[in-house]
Amino acid sequence: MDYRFTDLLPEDFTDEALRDDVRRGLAATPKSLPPKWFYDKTGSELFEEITRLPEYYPTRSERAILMRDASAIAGRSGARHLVELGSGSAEKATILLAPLLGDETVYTAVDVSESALRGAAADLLVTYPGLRVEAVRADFEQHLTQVLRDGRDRKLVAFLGGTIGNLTPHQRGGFLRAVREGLGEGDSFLLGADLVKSPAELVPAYDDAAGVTAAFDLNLLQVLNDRLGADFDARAFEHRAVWNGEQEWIEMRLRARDDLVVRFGHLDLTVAFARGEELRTEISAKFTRARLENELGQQGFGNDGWWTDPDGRFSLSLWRP
Ligand code: AVJ
Repeated sequence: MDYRFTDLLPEDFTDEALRDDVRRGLAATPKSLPPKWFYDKTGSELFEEITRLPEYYPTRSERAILMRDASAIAGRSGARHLVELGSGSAEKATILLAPLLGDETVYTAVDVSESALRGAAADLLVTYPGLRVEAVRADFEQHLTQVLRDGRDRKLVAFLGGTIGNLTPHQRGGFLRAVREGLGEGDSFLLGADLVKSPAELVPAYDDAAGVTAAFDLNLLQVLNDRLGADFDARAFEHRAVWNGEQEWIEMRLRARDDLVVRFGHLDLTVAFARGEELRTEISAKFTRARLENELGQQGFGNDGWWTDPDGRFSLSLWRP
Protein backbone atom coordinates (compact mmCIF):
# COMPACT_ATOMS: atom_id res chain seq x y z
CA MET A 1 0.00 0.00 0.00
CA ASP A 2 1.05 3.56 -0.60
CA TYR A 3 0.09 6.61 1.39
CA ARG A 4 -1.84 9.68 0.27
CA PHE A 5 -0.14 13.05 0.65
CA THR A 6 -2.17 16.25 0.92
CA ASP A 7 -0.63 19.71 1.15
CA LEU A 8 -2.81 22.39 2.74
CA LEU A 9 -0.02 24.94 3.09
CA PRO A 10 0.86 27.53 0.48
CA GLU A 11 4.42 27.34 -0.91
CA ASP A 12 5.55 30.48 0.91
CA PHE A 13 3.62 29.72 4.11
CA THR A 14 6.62 29.37 6.35
CA ASP A 15 8.44 32.48 5.08
CA GLU A 16 5.38 34.69 5.42
CA ALA A 17 4.56 33.44 8.89
CA LEU A 18 8.18 33.72 10.05
CA ARG A 19 8.42 37.29 8.80
CA ASP A 20 5.26 38.24 10.66
CA ASP A 21 6.44 36.60 13.88
CA VAL A 22 9.83 38.33 13.67
CA ARG A 23 8.33 41.75 12.93
CA ARG A 24 5.90 41.40 15.82
CA GLY A 25 8.06 39.55 18.34
CA LEU A 26 11.25 41.57 18.02
CA ALA A 27 9.44 44.91 18.17
CA ALA A 28 7.77 43.92 21.45
CA THR A 29 9.07 44.43 24.99
CA PRO A 30 10.20 41.96 26.17
CA LYS A 31 11.25 40.41 22.87
CA SER A 32 9.92 36.96 22.07
CA LEU A 33 9.54 34.48 19.22
CA PRO A 34 7.29 31.40 19.02
CA PRO A 35 9.16 28.10 19.42
CA LYS A 36 7.96 26.57 16.15
CA TRP A 37 10.89 28.10 14.23
CA PHE A 38 13.51 25.98 16.02
CA TYR A 39 12.91 23.03 13.77
CA ASP A 40 15.02 23.40 10.64
CA LYS A 41 17.17 20.38 9.78
CA THR A 42 19.82 21.15 12.41
CA GLY A 43 17.18 22.09 14.97
CA SER A 44 15.28 18.85 14.43
CA GLU A 45 18.50 16.86 14.81
CA LEU A 46 19.39 18.74 17.98
CA PHE A 47 15.92 18.08 19.37
CA GLU A 48 16.38 14.35 18.69
CA GLU A 49 19.65 14.59 20.62
CA ILE A 50 17.86 16.38 23.48
CA THR A 51 15.40 13.49 23.78
CA ARG A 52 18.35 11.20 24.58
CA LEU A 53 19.93 13.45 27.24
CA PRO A 54 19.97 12.14 30.83
CA GLU A 55 18.38 15.38 32.07
CA TYR A 56 15.55 15.46 29.52
CA TYR A 57 12.95 13.06 30.91
CA PRO A 58 9.70 13.89 28.96
CA THR A 59 10.30 11.73 25.91
CA ARG A 60 11.38 8.72 27.96
CA SER A 61 8.54 9.15 30.46
CA GLU A 62 5.91 9.42 27.73
CA ARG A 63 7.31 6.39 25.93
CA ALA A 64 7.18 4.40 29.20
CA ILE A 65 3.48 5.20 29.51
CA LEU A 66 2.79 4.28 25.90
CA MET A 67 4.69 1.01 26.17
CA ARG A 68 2.77 0.00 29.28
CA ASP A 69 -0.67 1.47 28.59
CA ALA A 70 -1.17 1.70 24.81
CA SER A 71 -3.67 -1.20 24.82
CA ALA A 72 -5.66 0.32 27.67
CA ILE A 73 -5.72 3.70 25.94
CA ALA A 74 -6.64 2.22 22.57
CA GLY A 75 -9.31 0.04 24.14
CA ARG A 76 -10.83 2.92 26.05
CA SER A 77 -10.93 5.10 22.94
CA GLY A 78 -12.55 2.42 20.81
CA ALA A 79 -11.07 4.25 17.84
CA ARG A 80 -10.56 3.05 14.26
CA HIS A 81 -8.90 6.21 13.02
CA LEU A 82 -5.86 7.82 14.66
CA VAL A 83 -5.22 11.46 13.76
CA GLU A 84 -1.90 12.68 15.13
CA LEU A 85 -1.24 16.42 15.31
CA GLY A 86 2.47 17.21 15.04
CA SER A 87 3.32 13.64 14.09
CA GLY A 88 7.08 14.14 13.53
CA SER A 89 8.74 10.76 13.09
CA ALA A 90 5.51 8.97 14.19
CA GLU A 91 7.40 6.84 16.74
CA LYS A 92 4.63 7.26 19.28
CA ALA A 93 1.95 6.44 16.70
CA THR A 94 3.78 3.21 15.97
CA ILE A 95 3.25 2.13 19.58
CA LEU A 96 -0.32 3.39 19.75
CA LEU A 97 -1.35 1.81 16.45
CA ALA A 98 -0.44 -1.76 17.40
CA PRO A 99 -3.51 -2.24 19.62
CA LEU A 100 -5.73 -0.16 17.29
CA LEU A 101 -4.99 -2.29 14.27
CA GLY A 102 -7.95 -3.82 12.51
CA ASP A 103 -9.27 -4.29 8.99
CA GLU A 104 -10.11 -0.67 8.42
CA THR A 105 -7.68 1.22 10.63
CA VAL A 106 -6.60 4.59 9.30
CA TYR A 107 -3.72 6.77 10.45
CA THR A 108 -3.58 10.44 9.53
CA ALA A 109 -0.31 12.22 10.23
CA VAL A 110 -0.49 16.02 10.40
CA ASP A 111 2.70 18.05 10.41
CA VAL A 112 4.23 21.13 8.78
CA SER A 113 7.27 19.24 7.55
CA GLU A 114 6.82 17.37 4.26
CA SER A 115 10.06 15.41 4.74
CA ALA A 116 9.03 14.30 8.24
CA LEU A 117 5.58 13.29 6.93
CA ARG A 118 6.94 11.27 4.02
CA GLY A 119 9.59 9.60 6.17
CA ALA A 120 7.06 8.68 8.86
CA ALA A 121 4.47 7.41 6.35
CA ALA A 122 7.03 5.21 4.60
CA ASP A 123 8.33 3.80 7.91
CA LEU A 124 4.82 3.06 9.17
CA LEU A 125 3.91 1.18 6.00
CA VAL A 126 6.94 -1.03 6.48
CA THR A 127 5.86 -1.83 10.06
CA TYR A 128 2.13 -2.11 9.27
CA PRO A 129 1.73 -3.00 5.57
CA GLY A 130 -2.09 -3.15 5.78
CA LEU A 131 -2.51 0.23 7.42
CA ARG A 132 -4.18 3.04 5.54
CA VAL A 133 -1.89 6.07 5.90
CA GLU A 134 -2.68 9.68 5.08
CA ALA A 135 -0.10 12.42 5.39
CA VAL A 136 -1.39 15.97 5.61
CA ARG A 137 0.93 18.94 5.53
CA ALA A 138 -0.92 21.54 7.56
CA ASP A 139 -0.62 24.01 10.40
CA PHE A 140 -2.74 22.49 13.15
CA GLU A 141 -3.51 25.91 14.57
CA GLN A 142 -4.98 26.92 11.22
CA HIS A 143 -6.37 23.85 9.42
CA LEU A 144 -7.70 21.84 12.32
CA THR A 145 -11.34 22.23 11.36
CA GLN A 146 -10.71 20.98 7.83
CA VAL A 147 -8.47 18.10 8.92
CA LEU A 148 -10.93 16.85 11.54
CA ARG A 149 -14.01 17.30 9.34
CA ASP A 150 -12.50 14.81 6.88
CA GLY A 151 -11.99 12.23 9.64
CA ARG A 152 -13.94 9.01 9.91
CA ASP A 153 -16.21 7.93 12.75
CA ARG A 154 -14.67 6.97 16.07
CA LYS A 155 -11.49 8.90 15.61
CA LEU A 156 -8.82 9.42 18.22
CA VAL A 157 -7.06 12.77 17.89
CA ALA A 158 -3.63 12.63 19.54
CA PHE A 159 -1.46 15.58 20.52
CA LEU A 160 1.59 14.09 22.22
CA GLY A 161 5.07 14.94 23.42
CA GLY A 162 4.07 17.83 25.64
CA THR A 163 3.88 20.24 22.72
CA ILE A 164 0.69 21.69 24.23
CA GLY A 165 3.07 23.39 26.67
CA ASN A 166 4.53 25.49 23.87
CA LEU A 167 1.23 27.33 23.44
CA THR A 168 0.36 30.38 25.52
CA PRO A 169 -2.77 29.96 27.67
CA HIS A 170 -4.69 32.01 25.10
CA GLN A 171 -3.46 29.92 22.16
CA ARG A 172 -4.21 26.80 24.18
CA GLY A 173 -7.82 27.85 24.67
CA GLY A 174 -8.26 28.44 20.94
CA PHE A 175 -6.56 25.18 20.03
CA LEU A 176 -8.59 23.08 22.48
CA ARG A 177 -11.81 24.72 21.35
CA ALA A 178 -11.01 23.88 17.73
CA VAL A 179 -10.24 20.25 18.63
CA ARG A 180 -13.46 20.04 20.60
CA GLU A 181 -15.46 21.43 17.67
CA GLY A 182 -13.88 18.86 15.38
CA LEU A 183 -14.96 15.91 17.52
CA GLY A 184 -18.28 14.13 17.25
CA GLU A 185 -19.95 11.58 19.46
CA GLY A 186 -17.69 8.55 19.95
CA ASP A 187 -14.52 10.48 19.10
CA SER A 188 -11.82 11.17 21.66
CA PHE A 189 -8.74 13.28 22.29
CA LEU A 190 -5.44 11.97 23.71
CA LEU A 191 -3.18 14.59 25.23
CA GLY A 192 0.45 14.22 26.32
CA ALA A 193 1.28 16.83 28.96
CA ASP A 194 4.32 17.31 31.14
CA LEU A 195 3.62 17.71 34.86
CA VAL A 196 4.67 20.38 37.37
CA LYS A 197 7.68 19.31 39.38
CA SER A 198 10.55 20.92 41.24
CA PRO A 199 12.67 23.52 39.42
CA ALA A 200 15.69 21.45 40.49
CA GLU A 201 14.52 18.80 38.05
CA LEU A 202 12.94 21.07 35.43
CA VAL A 203 15.70 23.59 34.86
CA PRO A 204 18.46 21.06 33.99
CA ALA A 205 16.05 19.41 31.54
CA TYR A 206 16.15 22.71 29.62
CA ASP A 207 19.78 23.59 30.36
CA ASP A 208 21.75 20.35 30.20
CA ALA A 209 25.37 19.86 31.19
CA ALA A 210 26.48 18.90 27.68
CA GLY A 211 25.09 22.13 26.22
CA VAL A 212 22.83 20.47 23.65
CA THR A 213 19.79 22.55 24.65
CA ALA A 214 21.93 25.69 24.50
CA ALA A 215 22.96 24.74 20.95
CA PHE A 216 19.30 24.07 20.08
CA ASP A 217 18.26 27.47 21.43
CA LEU A 218 21.11 29.34 19.71
CA ASN A 219 20.38 27.55 16.43
CA LEU A 220 17.27 29.71 16.21
CA LEU A 221 19.56 32.64 15.43
CA GLN A 222 21.06 30.63 12.57
CA VAL A 223 17.54 29.93 11.28
CA LEU A 224 16.92 33.68 11.22
CA ASN A 225 20.24 34.25 9.45
CA ASP A 226 19.48 31.59 6.84
CA ARG A 227 15.83 32.40 6.21
CA LEU A 228 15.73 36.17 6.66
CA GLY A 229 19.29 37.20 5.87
CA ALA A 230 19.95 38.33 9.45
CA ASP A 231 23.48 38.77 10.78
CA PHE A 232 23.21 37.34 14.31
CA ASP A 233 26.49 36.25 15.87
CA ALA A 234 25.44 33.37 18.11
CA ARG A 235 28.53 33.90 20.27
CA ALA A 236 27.06 37.22 21.39
CA PHE A 237 24.18 35.41 23.14
CA GLU A 238 23.90 33.10 26.10
CA HIS A 239 21.24 30.43 26.64
CA ARG A 240 19.14 30.51 29.81
CA ALA A 241 16.37 28.32 31.21
CA VAL A 242 14.15 29.95 33.85
CA TRP A 243 11.26 28.45 35.83
CA ASN A 244 8.34 30.87 36.00
CA GLY A 245 6.57 29.62 39.13
CA GLU A 246 3.61 31.92 38.75
CA GLN A 247 2.75 30.74 35.25
CA GLU A 248 4.11 27.24 35.87
CA TRP A 249 6.20 27.18 32.75
CA ILE A 250 9.85 26.96 31.74
CA GLU A 251 11.10 29.86 29.66
CA MET A 252 14.06 29.53 27.36
CA ARG A 253 15.78 32.81 26.71
CA LEU A 254 18.76 34.10 24.75
CA ARG A 255 20.58 36.88 26.59
CA ALA A 256 22.71 39.45 24.77
CA ARG A 257 26.22 39.55 26.22
CA ASP A 258 26.66 43.15 25.02
CA ASP A 259 24.88 46.03 23.35
CA LEU A 260 24.41 45.00 19.73
CA VAL A 261 22.43 45.64 16.57
CA VAL A 262 21.13 42.97 14.20
CA ARG A 263 20.20 43.60 10.57
CA PHE A 264 17.59 41.50 8.78
CA GLY A 265 18.74 41.68 5.15
CA HIS A 266 15.46 40.43 3.66
CA LEU A 267 13.22 42.58 5.82
CA ASP A 268 14.62 46.09 5.81
CA LEU A 269 14.70 45.76 9.58
CA THR A 270 17.30 46.40 12.27
CA VAL A 271 16.83 45.36 15.88
CA ALA A 272 18.85 46.61 18.85
CA PHE A 273 19.64 44.55 21.95
CA ALA A 274 20.94 46.13 25.14
CA ARG A 275 23.57 44.25 27.13
CA GLY A 276 21.71 41.71 29.28
CA GLU A 277 18.49 42.01 27.26
CA GLU A 278 16.71 38.71 26.70
CA LEU A 279 14.79 37.23 23.80
CA ARG A 280 12.25 34.65 25.00
CA THR A 281 12.39 31.77 22.53
CA GLU A 282 10.08 29.23 24.17
CA ILE A 283 7.62 28.61 26.92
CA SER A 284 7.14 24.99 27.96
CA ALA A 285 4.19 24.88 30.33
CA LYS A 286 3.85 22.15 32.94
CA PHE A 287 0.47 20.99 34.17
CA THR A 288 -1.40 19.46 37.06
CA ARG A 289 -4.32 17.09 36.62
CA ALA A 290 -6.62 19.70 38.17
CA ARG A 291 -5.47 22.37 35.73
CA LEU A 292 -5.99 20.11 32.72
CA GLU A 293 -9.47 19.12 33.92
CA ASN A 294 -10.30 22.76 34.40
CA GLU A 295 -8.94 24.01 31.07
CA LEU A 296 -10.32 21.14 29.01
CA GLY A 297 -13.56 21.23 30.98
CA GLN A 298 -13.97 24.87 29.99
CA GLN A 299 -13.87 23.82 26.34
CA GLY A 300 -16.47 21.11 26.84
CA PHE A 301 -14.27 18.04 27.36
CA GLY A 302 -14.79 15.42 30.06
CA ASN A 303 -11.93 13.25 31.26
CA ASP A 304 -12.07 9.55 30.36
CA GLY A 305 -8.67 8.28 31.47
CA TRP A 306 -5.43 9.36 33.12
CA TRP A 307 -2.06 7.62 32.92
CA THR A 308 1.36 8.64 34.26
CA ASP A 309 4.81 7.04 34.24
CA PRO A 310 5.97 5.30 37.46
CA ASP A 311 7.78 8.47 38.61
CA GLY A 312 4.73 10.66 38.00
CA ARG A 313 6.62 13.03 35.70
CA PHE A 314 4.45 13.01 32.58
CA SER A 315 0.79 12.37 31.78
CA LEU A 316 -1.33 10.96 29.02
CA SER A 317 -5.00 11.78 29.34
CA LEU A 318 -8.05 10.83 27.31
CA TRP A 319 -10.92 13.26 26.80
CA ARG A 320 -14.43 13.08 25.35
CA PRO A 321 -16.58 15.84 23.90
C1 AVJ B 1 9.01 19.38 21.77
C2 AVJ B 1 7.86 21.18 22.75
C3 AVJ B 1 7.87 19.10 23.86
O1 AVJ B 1 9.00 21.86 25.40
O2 AVJ B 1 10.01 20.10 26.14
C4 AVJ B 1 13.01 20.58 24.43
C5 AVJ B 1 10.88 21.28 23.12
N1 AVJ B 1 12.70 22.67 24.12
N2 AVJ B 1 14.02 21.26 25.01
C6 AVJ B 1 9.63 20.82 25.22
C7 AVJ B 1 12.15 21.50 23.88
C8 AVJ B 1 13.83 22.52 24.82
C9 AVJ B 1 9.94 20.34 23.80
N3 AVJ B 1 8.68 20.03 23.04
